[in-house]
Amino acid sequence: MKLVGTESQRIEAGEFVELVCYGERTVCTFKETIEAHSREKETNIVLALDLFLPDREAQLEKSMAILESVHDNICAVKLNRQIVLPLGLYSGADKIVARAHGLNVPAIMDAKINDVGHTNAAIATCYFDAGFDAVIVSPFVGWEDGLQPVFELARAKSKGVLVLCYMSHKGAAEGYGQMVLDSKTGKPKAQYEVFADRALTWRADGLIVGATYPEKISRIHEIVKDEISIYSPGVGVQGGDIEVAIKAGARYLIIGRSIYSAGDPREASRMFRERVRKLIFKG
Ligand code: 6CN
Repeated sequence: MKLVGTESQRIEAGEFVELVCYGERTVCTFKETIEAHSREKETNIVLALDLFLPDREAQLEKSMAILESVHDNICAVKLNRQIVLPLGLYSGADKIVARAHGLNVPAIMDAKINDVGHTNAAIATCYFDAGFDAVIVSPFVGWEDGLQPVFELARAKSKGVLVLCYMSHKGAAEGYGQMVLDSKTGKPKAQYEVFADRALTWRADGLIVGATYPEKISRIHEIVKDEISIYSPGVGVQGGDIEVAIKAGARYLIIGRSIYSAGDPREASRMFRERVRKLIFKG
């Protein structure tokens, strides 16, 4: 398939819906793939499947059951190390990824990769080999011999890289919010603004910005526009508001406990989806 036009022209033309197919992965970046899933299903919810139970078998079973019950209402699932550590990458987490793909749901590994280049590349290789479609990385390690190998690997395998830009917790201000001297201009700038600039240069598939800081979402959206999608965790239990985050520029919402800890996760995910549908897809 030959692709023409800029990405935004192609989105407007509705071209991506025809691209949704794992068999055609070579023509889709992760940004395009999740965008297509999101538009087709009219949801922007990424389920954070962070269930943590003392019994590992129960953890796997319940995680699978939740994924199956909510899959209609989500455009991706995100796993983090609290599920990969007890279940094992190739003996449990990979089963969840395979099940997600069976349900046509892309899977993101929230590894917050944060080391020197060669170990970053090895870690990313493991997650991609286990089937994950994208990894989350920390920008503090920088590009050269830091994240560059991860981006190169991801490009070679048609996988995605999402970069933390301003986290949702209180301590985020200490790192992401500090003032630094911009190495390009020598002038003071907020660290998260520098990261947003860098993400454009790196051609990241997404930036993660806490829904608890809508003003940061707005500023980052001003910098990256629609070139990079903003993923916002922190709605519900952490205090962020869905409508406010979306109006500020969040494209995707990462939601965990408010769905998987609800009495009826399917119904909780359906209600979230109804709210975002009105804001993003029917507005
Ligand atoms: O909706 P909950 O608060 O239960 O979960 C939020 C999810 C968790 O998986 C957490 O690891 O989003 C993740 N997260 C991320 C970045 C951040 O700044 N804050 C978060 O809560 C990510 N990725």
